[in-house]
Amino acid sequence: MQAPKHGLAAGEQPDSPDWTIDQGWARYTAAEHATWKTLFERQTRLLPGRACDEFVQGMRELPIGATQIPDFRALSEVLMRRTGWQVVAVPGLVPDEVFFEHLAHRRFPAGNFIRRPEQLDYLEEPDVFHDVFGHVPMLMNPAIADFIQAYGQGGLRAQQLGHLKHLARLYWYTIEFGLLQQRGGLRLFGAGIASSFTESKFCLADASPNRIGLTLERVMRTNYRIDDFQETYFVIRDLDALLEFTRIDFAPLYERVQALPEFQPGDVREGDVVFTRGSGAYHAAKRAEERAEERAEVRANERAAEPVGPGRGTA
Ligand code: HBI
Ligand code: FE
Repeated sequence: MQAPKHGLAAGEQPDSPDWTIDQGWARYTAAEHATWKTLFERQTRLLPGRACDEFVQGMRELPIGATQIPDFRALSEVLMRRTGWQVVAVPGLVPDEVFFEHLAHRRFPAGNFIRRPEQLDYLEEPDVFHDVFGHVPMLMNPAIADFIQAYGQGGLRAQQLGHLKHLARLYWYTIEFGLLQQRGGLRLFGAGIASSFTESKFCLADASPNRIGLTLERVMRTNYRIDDFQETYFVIRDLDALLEFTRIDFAPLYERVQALPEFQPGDVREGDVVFTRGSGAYHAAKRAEERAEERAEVRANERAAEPVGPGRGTA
């Protein structure tokens, strides 16, 4: 059975124009808290040595633990004192302009639902584990706090300019899937990888993906995948590098990027600062598998269309 969708993806009509709802913390079932515990424990084991120091530090100082799904009010109290952010509950994906409006006001919209046990490794929608475990620790960091607010402000502007696609790529390759340099190695800080059991390992250790130094123009030109591991991860020097982006006027950059050819997710181009040139093996194998499945389907259709052989007709 297909898992039910939430929020915008479910075609829901919100009660309030800003799409916020009550978290409904008291309504979580024991089974839902148990799903959180499973996810929390296996992910917490993975993160030392993989997540950046700021992530680990943020997690340590927040009321986030294994035993229960965190209460957004308790998270907001700590966050508010540190960086002026709050966590508000939404039913799932919300429209872009609603999302931006919240971020511009230092409110992080977090899905209040938790994935089903059969979706532990992957789901497309942001649930409470992705949003709280993945995003909230980084919101304790002042640079990330300011960058995400600026993204909200810039999102509204990018929409008006018709360049949301370009800005969204920057968010994707940093806040969701970003890596940074730390003590001689690479660490993850993106929420999409911090909250993923499989991709938190893949993004740092696998030989398949590229790892490339991030520049604004390079990421804005690069398509991304939403259905599988990334083919390329972008690396920043440190979190303050993101802060520098908030001081730049993106309008002329959008114009420049618009006029240039796009890059596909796995491309490496001249001028890239390459930390790792990926083998591409993971996605190549995936594509070969898909082609084999297609061929099998074509053969099956051909057989079904063949005329009925001798001996089966009535004489
Ligand atoms: N809604 N709840 C939620 N979470 C997101 O990350 C989100 C969203 N709506 C739109 C959106 N992200 C993105 O498409 C924008 O960042 C462009
Ligand atoms: Fe996210």
